Amino acid sequence: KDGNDQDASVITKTRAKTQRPPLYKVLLLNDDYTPMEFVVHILERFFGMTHAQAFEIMLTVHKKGVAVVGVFSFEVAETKVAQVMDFARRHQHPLQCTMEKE
Ligand code: TYC
Repeated sequence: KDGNDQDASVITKTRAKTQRPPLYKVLLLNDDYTPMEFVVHILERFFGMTHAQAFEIMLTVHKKGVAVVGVFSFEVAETKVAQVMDFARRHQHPLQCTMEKE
């Protein structure tokens, strides 16, 4: 034997890192005109919140200006934003909803 066992002593394992899809925060923005109860209704209807949860998040947006109302895959976030914006527009409220990569 030539005594060269260097290569045999090094074991390299490759392990694929788990791929996670990027997540998107859906944000609700405050304004001076949209009625509080309308915002509560949106949070119940499109985000599956209880009345109490919805009221709490609505108040957070009212006081702080913005709040995260949920975190979703790109497609689901896009759909939620479109549903909220369409519902607000149909009721002639200036409510704004946006999404942002987490
Ligand atoms: N600021 C509004 C009001 O006083 C209520 C409101 C809350 C509006 C949350 C938008 O995303 C919002 N009627």
